[in-house]
Amino acid sequence: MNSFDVRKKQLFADYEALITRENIPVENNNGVYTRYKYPVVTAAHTPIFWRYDLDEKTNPYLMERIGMNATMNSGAIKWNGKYILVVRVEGADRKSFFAVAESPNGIDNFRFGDYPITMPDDVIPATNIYDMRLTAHEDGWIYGIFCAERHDDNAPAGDLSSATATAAIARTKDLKTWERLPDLKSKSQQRNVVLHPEFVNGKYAFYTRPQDGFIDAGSGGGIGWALVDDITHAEVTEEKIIDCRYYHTIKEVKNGEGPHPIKTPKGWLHLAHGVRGCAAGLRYVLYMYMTSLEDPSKLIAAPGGYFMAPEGEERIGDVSNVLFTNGWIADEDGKVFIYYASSDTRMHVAVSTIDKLVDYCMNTPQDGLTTTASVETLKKLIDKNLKLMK
Ligand code: BGC
Ligand code: BMA
Repeated sequence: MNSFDVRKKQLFADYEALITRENIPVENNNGVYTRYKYPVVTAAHTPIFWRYDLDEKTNPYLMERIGMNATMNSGAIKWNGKYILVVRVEGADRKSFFAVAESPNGIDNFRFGDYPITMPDDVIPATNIYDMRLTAHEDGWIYGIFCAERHDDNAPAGDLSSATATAAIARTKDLKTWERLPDLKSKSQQRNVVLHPEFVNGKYAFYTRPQDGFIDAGSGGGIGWALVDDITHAEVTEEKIIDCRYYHTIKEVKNGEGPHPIKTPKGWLHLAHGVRGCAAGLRYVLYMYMTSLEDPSKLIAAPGGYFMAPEGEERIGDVSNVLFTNGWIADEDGKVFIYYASSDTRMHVAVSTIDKLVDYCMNTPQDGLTTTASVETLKKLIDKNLKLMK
C-alpha cells in the first residue's frame, strides 16, 4: 500500500472507532439526571468524505480540504424508532448548517447521513442559520424553527458586526426535503422561537424571545407566547411574557425556550437556558419550569436556580462557560434524553425520566430572590433533616 492508501485506511478506521465507541453513564450524579461520559456528536463525527478529497490525483497528501469547526445546538426527535438530531454543524468558515445524525439508542453510535440539509432560502436570503427546534405538530407536519441571521444594512459603513435575528420556519415530512415558509413577522428581533406541538384555541402557538437588538434582550422581559392564525404567513400580533427574567438570578441577562415542552399528566415540562453576565463574559446554564395543561402559557412551577451548568471539559470551547439546549426526546417508557451542547463546541446527552423531572420542578424550592430568603429556605430543610437524623 502506498502512503496515501495507508493514511486513508487509518482515517476511516479511527472514524469508525469513534462513531461506534460505547458511551458510559456517569454514576456519581445528583439523582436528577445522569450525564454520559463522552460527547455524542463532535466535529470529528462529520463524515471523512465531507472533509477530505479522497482522490489521490487531486489530493496526493490526503489533506483536509473543508474543515468542520463544531457540532452544537441540535434539535431532536424520535422518528421511525430512531433518535434523530438535526445538528448545527459549523464549518471552519463560521457558517452553520443543519445535518441529520441518527442513533439506534440515543446515547451513542450517532452517524450523519451522506448529505447536509439543503435548506431553501426565504425571500431575503440569510447569511447564517442555526439552532433548530423540531416540532412534530398535530397538523401532521414536522416543523423546524431556527434563527436566520443577516447583516444589518442600516449599520454605519464599516460596521460588519451588526446583524438582525429572525425566526425562520420550515417544514418536512421526511427530514430530507424541506419546504421553507416565510420568516415569522414580529415587531422585534427574535431568537429561540419554538413551536408548541398542539393547537391552542385552534391556533399555532409559539414560544418567543423578543429582544431589543441582535444580542440585547433588553426590555424583552423573557420567554414570550404568541398565537398565530396562519403558519404559512406567521405573524406575532400579541405577545405576552410567560417566564420572566429577574435581577440576580441565573437568567438575569437573557433566557430562551429550549426544545418544545413535554406533555405530562401534571403539566407541560419546559427546559430553557438562562444567561448572566460576569467578568469572564456570559454564562449560559439550563433551567426548567412547568406550565398548566389547561393553559400552556400559565406558569405552575418554577424551581429556583439552574438545572444543569457546565462541568469539566464542558466549560471550555469556542464560547466557554456555555450550556445550550434545543432538543430532548421523551420515550414511551418515560425516559427522557436531554441533548445539550457545551461551549458552542460539541453535543452531549444526559438521561432522566418524566417522573423525576416533574418531581424536580414541583419540589425544588423557588428562588426567593434575596440572600435572606435563600438562607431561610435552606434552614427549613436543615431543621427537617436534623429532626429525622436524631
Ligand atoms: C452566533 C450565535 C449566537 C449569536 C448571538 C450568532 O452570530 O452564530 O451562536 O448565539 O450570534 O451571540
Ligand atoms: C446564542 C444562542 C446560541 C449560542 C449562545 C452562546 O445567543 O442562540 O446560538 O449557543 O448564544 O454563544
